[in-house]
Amino acid sequence: MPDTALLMSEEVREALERRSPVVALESTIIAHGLPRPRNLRVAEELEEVVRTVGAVPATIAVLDGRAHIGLDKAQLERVANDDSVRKLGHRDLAPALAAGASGATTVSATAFLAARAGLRVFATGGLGGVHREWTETQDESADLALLARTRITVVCAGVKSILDVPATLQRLETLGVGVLGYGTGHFPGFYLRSSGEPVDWTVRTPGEVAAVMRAQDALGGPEAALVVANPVPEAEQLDPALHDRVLAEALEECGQRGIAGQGVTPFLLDYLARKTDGASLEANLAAVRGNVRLAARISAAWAQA
Ligand code: PSU
Ligand code: MN
Repeated sequence: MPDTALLMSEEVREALERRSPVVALESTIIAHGLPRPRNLRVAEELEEVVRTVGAVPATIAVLDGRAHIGLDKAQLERVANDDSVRKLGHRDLAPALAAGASGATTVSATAFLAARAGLRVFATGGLGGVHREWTETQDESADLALLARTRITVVCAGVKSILDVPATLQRLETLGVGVLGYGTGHFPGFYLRSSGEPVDWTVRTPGEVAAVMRAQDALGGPEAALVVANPVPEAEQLDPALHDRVLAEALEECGQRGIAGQGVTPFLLDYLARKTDGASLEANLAAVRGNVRLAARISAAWAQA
């Protein structure tokens, strides 16, 4: 990618040159996954969490047709508050750059840009995946296919529970994307500590994750990602009964309104936050904070390796 397309902040460039830990952060969660004005405060807080652990945050977004790796305060504010900021998956990057457009990057676009910039560790809330109405809509997030061909470690609280979790796990297996449960034998359920589905591999320390990353590189082969599935702390999870009840309503409403494509995930997240009086938002944020902290610790272990 020519330098004119990819703009790295001074801080991120220096950290990479020193081989210091850097953590990539996505921006769709800020622009389209969280309500204003809380979203900007969260974006700043997440960067602070990375710094507290001793790593450098690199929030990724497209501004005026240029892909930024690391945002300053004013740029972060634009992502959070500017209505013209679109939602960009990997396939949207080229048209957005050509049009001089601005957009927040989803997991697929962020993972791609992070890997291109030489970053190896990335934190988000929950991955996209196979939607529950797949047989009718064929809606499967582009996150999965991109992770099948991008060498990056993604720390997440599993996949969003609005999805068909078993089908998404099956797709990750088919696509050859490794999944590690962090301190758990169960795949996390985003707002919930567990989705009820088992995972095949469990790790307990950042060093163990770094060892798996080294083994991936030693083996070579298809450049698949590594998913580190880190559950939300038990005390901060959403009440499972409330979750199931409100999610059923949300899915029903989404279908009735005929919401499709890129609008589905933001609609469902917002519906849950409103109908649980903000409880799902708090669980989402607790999960993201935990993921960002763990990603910073993994990037530190990786930088030492
Ligand atoms: N995690 C969150 N909130 C979010 C997302 C992840 O806690 O809003 C975003 C990510 O950017 C992910 C996107 O890539 O939701 C998935 O959207 P879709 O289902 O349209 O692919
Ligand atoms: Mn989709």
